[in-house]
Amino acid sequence: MRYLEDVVLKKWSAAVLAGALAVGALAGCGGGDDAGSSGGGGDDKITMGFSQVGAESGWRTANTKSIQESAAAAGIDLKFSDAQGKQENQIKAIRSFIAQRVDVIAFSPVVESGWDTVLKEAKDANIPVILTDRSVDSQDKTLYKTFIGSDFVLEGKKAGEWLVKEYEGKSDPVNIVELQGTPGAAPANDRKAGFAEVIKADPKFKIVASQTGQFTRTDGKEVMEAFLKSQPKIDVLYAHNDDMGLGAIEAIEAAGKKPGTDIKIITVDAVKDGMTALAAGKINYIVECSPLLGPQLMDLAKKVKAGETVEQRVLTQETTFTQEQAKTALPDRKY
Ligand code: GYE
Repeated sequence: MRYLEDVVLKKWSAAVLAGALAVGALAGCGGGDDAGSSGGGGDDKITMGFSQVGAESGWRTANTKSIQESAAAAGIDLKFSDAQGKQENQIKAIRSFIAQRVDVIAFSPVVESGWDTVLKEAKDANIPVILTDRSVDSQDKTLYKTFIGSDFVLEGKKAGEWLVKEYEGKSDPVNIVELQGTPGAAPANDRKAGFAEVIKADPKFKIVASQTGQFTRTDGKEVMEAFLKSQPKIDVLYAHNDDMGLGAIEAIEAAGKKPGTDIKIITVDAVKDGMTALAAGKINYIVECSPLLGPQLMDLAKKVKAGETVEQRVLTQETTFTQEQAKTALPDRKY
């Protein structure tokens, strides 16, 4: 870091340095050494600008840690910027990374739409972009090098398949309430679509209420409270992530009902708190979504920087957990 300051002062124009400071100011939670790190072009060390969604969930916290730790381990200079859930902050951060001429830009788009202009700016500046965790809906696939992350539609399908099996041979109506992720976010859109596709095969499954809980515990709790008041009979809760499910559990218990028994609960992520609730019988099934994308992201960054071709799509390996499987997996769960 220290020797880099020398390089920086020689190499950077005042304008570029101002850009770096802007990102430093934007960064809500500090990750890499923002201002004063090396810019791209020249030395061997790769500089990566990373714009994170925010800190809305246990998943996100684990994802941030994975990215920061693997950047350090790979010797990559990380400029980390927290967008605090706002697309406009991500666009500002990306523009600032372009101004600093980082080697690679990586980001996890808060929503799917509205990225074409800024991605074109990165492309025109010859800075490769790697989409991490969430994708964009841009038609022009040349605007980014690769997308590493989960198949969220498949996750939704896995949740639906468990439900279909659970109620196999029964004909009574099954009333489902759904807590959706952030509106417009790929995991919210896709987890909803995948689940709906599987359960529509049997008309006994009815989604009686579906609303966003913003991927947070607080909103999950609040919205579940409202569902409990407005819905006379709830059999199942499908929450697009563990945190919303955990918030909802509080609401269910406060209403004098037993989560996991009176209301069956399916969530996505499998972070430690979710797995603890699953092992304790308060959640019935969790579809895993791995946040540990850091090591693969750093490998991809090195390849992209070296001019090697990379796959357009890199899929994350994931599983599912029943209550019994959670008990076995819990002691080794790191996040
Ligand atoms: O499931 C949720 C987080 O984009 C896969 O975002 C990620 C999702 C994750 O807030 O907990």
